[in-house]
Amino acid sequence: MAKKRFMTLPRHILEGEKLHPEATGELSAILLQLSLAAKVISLEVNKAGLVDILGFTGESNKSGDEVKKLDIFAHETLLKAMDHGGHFCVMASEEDEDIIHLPPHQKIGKYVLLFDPLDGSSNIDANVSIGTIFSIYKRVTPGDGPGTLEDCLQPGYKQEVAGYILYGSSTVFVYTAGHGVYGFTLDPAFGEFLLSHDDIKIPKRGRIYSVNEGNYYSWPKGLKDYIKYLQANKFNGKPYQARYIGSMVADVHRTLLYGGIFMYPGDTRNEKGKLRLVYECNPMAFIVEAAGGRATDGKKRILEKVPESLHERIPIFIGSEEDVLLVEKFLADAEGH
Ligand code: AHM
Ligand code: MG
Repeated sequence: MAKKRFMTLPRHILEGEKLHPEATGELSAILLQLSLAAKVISLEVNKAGLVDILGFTGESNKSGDEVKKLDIFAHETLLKAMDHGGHFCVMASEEDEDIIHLPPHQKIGKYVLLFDPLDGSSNIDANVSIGTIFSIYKRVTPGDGPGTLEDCLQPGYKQEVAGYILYGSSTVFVYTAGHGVYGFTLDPAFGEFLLSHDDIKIPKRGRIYSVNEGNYYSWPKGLKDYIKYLQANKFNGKPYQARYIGSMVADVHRTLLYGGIFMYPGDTRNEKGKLRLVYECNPMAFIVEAAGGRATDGKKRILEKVPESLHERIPIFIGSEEDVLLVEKFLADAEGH
């Protein structure tokens, strides 16, 4: 067996940059800063189970500092790591209602950073995987002053880079600049991300469906028909398997590696589902498409939607191309198209 190259995330980013002579190195610097924030958050996530021993969240610890809730800690860590490089004109986080301006004394750059600092955080207490999701865009407003909401509400296909960090049985950093999806696993011994998933390609079809089936009776008819079809039939001799972690980063990561489909549909209670277009759906759609998969709201490509507001929600069907096409067909048939 050929020996795997000892490829660290910094080396991978720098070698990638050399392939693009026009690159200024800014995106590389941004990714390196993000990977540093990821290590800090990862360490803190791993300590989550010790909170009862070391201090409750919301209370003061022995040195008088307030013990922060992990999602707030992750949000603040990302801001601290990212707000001083001179690369961004504006940022926005799922943890904040509004856009976030750079501190007044910082240089304003040409990029926009959007992130969900700790997705799936309701799972923390049960030791279930959670993740950080990020998107980078170029500003669209002219000039070199502070960015605006308009810079943050761009359609997803305009992303320059998207990625996520999954804090699971190990910590994995996955990113794409649109061509090729790469995954790096954190070696906790020396604190470096090493290439573990080179050029990830999602299978054309999988055999796993992932959806919160507790909402079944609120679903549109086409989705009920689709799930019953997967359960009632055999595909290469076996029915589909159900897997639902309830953490989008973990569910999409598995889908990327094994194939199949992850869904958060709209239903009679929440017409637009639960997941957010800007912070969750766009970056995941960009990554899955770069790996050869498909991501739609059941009809239209996620990446072509123009966001109307920062926290807008959208139904999502994402994963292997053939699986997503099939659910779209069931949805359309049930609507009589
Ligand atoms: P959050 O942003 O409040 O953490 O919620 C998002 C999470 C996703 O990670 C996951 O896919 C979804 O909520 C699960 O929702 P549900 O519990 O309704 O199945
Ligand atoms: Mg979230």
